[in-house]
Amino acid sequence: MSSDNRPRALDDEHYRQAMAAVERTLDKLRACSPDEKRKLHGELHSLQEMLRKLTAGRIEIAVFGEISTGKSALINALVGQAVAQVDVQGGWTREIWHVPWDGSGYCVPGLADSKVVLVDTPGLNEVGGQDRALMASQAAQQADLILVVTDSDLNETEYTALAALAQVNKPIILVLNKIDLYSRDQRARLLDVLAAERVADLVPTENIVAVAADPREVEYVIESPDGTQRREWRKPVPDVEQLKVRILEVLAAEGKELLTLNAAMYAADKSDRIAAVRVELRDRRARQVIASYAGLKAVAVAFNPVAVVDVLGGTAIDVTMVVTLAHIYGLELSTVHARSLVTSIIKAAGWVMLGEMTTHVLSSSFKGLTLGFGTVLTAVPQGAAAGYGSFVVGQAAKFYFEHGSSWGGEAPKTVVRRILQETDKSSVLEQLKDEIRAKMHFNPHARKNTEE
Ligand SMILES: Nc1nc2c(ncn2[C@@H]2O[C@H](COP(=O)(O)OP(=O)(O)OP(=O)(O)O)[C@@H](O)[C@H]2O)c(=O)[nH]1
Ligand SMILES: [Mg+2]
Repeated sequence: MSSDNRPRALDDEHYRQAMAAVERTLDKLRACSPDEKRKLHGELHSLQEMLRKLTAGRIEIAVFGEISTGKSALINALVGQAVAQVDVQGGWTREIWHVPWDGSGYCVPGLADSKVVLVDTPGLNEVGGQDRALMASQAAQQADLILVVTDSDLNETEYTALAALAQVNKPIILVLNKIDLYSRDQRARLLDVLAAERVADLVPTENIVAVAADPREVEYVIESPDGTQRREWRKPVPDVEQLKVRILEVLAAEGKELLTLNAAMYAADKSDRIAAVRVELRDRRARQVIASYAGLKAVAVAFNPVAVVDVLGGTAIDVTMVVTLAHIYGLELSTVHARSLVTSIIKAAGWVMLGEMTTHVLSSSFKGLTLGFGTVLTAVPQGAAAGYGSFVVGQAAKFYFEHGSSWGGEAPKTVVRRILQETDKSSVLEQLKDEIRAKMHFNPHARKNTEE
């Protein structure tokens, strides 16, 4: 600690920057709406955890590998006692869990209370699928150093997992376990193949280490002073010294940088995720608002049929919709502004849309007349067409707000035209018609009026 009782690490520029990055992202989260917060609950938790990790100087070493390669046994051997459950039955470890490595001998410079923690994970090919894969990727994200354990030449699954882990830009040590099962020659050949062929691009040779975490019992011949011999099965002590040395070398060279860089990267990643969730939620709410106002307009027009030309007439409904949309994007828009936005969108939509709508309404109403249910069948397509008009106005306004109250460098006409092209018009119209019909169904009085 320095004289003002702060950990000395705080004097380190990178450490301070990382801390600030995590705190900034946490602030961003705190400023989210309740809906967004609900969706980002996991992120809040993991960021707080990352802050604690950084503050305490907790280095995490995550251990990955296929089932039964000896991950748990390796953790026991490193820690020097049986803390993790080891079993011949594959799929033994089912949860991720943290094992403090008290005797690691490493301390983050400037953080006297720092700790090294080993993270045991379920086997990569463990059945139980996606949840586990997600757990594994979260553990990898939090980790500062990664151990990948194998007990033979890498198979396809192991290689794919290793390649994916290498993407996260953290040091990886490839651990060849169970070397007691191989002869000296086999072991040397295996290490050669791994280094030169399998992982040449992913793991530097000095990070490929052979160990025996839980060697099989061997039969010893014990000779007594009197010359008699007896045979005894004994378990040799684990051989993980070389790995310990390599881990300590990596940590000594870059432990603190790993801790800080990792926290900063983590914060940046979560910050992107927060932004993505906000966009997604806003988008969903905006689409809901547009759909419900379009429905409202459709029903209103259907129940008070207007002239075909009025299909594009901006109404109070459109203006209210645009004000509501602006709110979703965190903007305050006066009714006057909203009305002028609606007007400019309608102008941009112009004859293209009017043409489309007129054809639609006219052809439908002719069909209606020949069937003899004149008014009701005219009211439905007219209402649907009006609703479609609001739908397009809403979509255009949404684009406008998404682009920081601008047309994103394009002419409003181009934007509206694209919206028209990209909209599945008949499905929107069908939906609106359904809404109108449903209302008529529930309102016998209205039905009588329109059928008369
Ligand atoms: N011969 C030999 N066997 C080992 C060694 N290390 C582990 N084993 C054995 O391999 C089996 C699996 O070990 P675990 O540590 O449970 O393997 P794990 O990777 O944690 O397995 P899961 O948790 O099921 O994914 C056990 O029977 C261990 O005794 C080793 O160095 N040599
Ligand atoms: Mg295990």
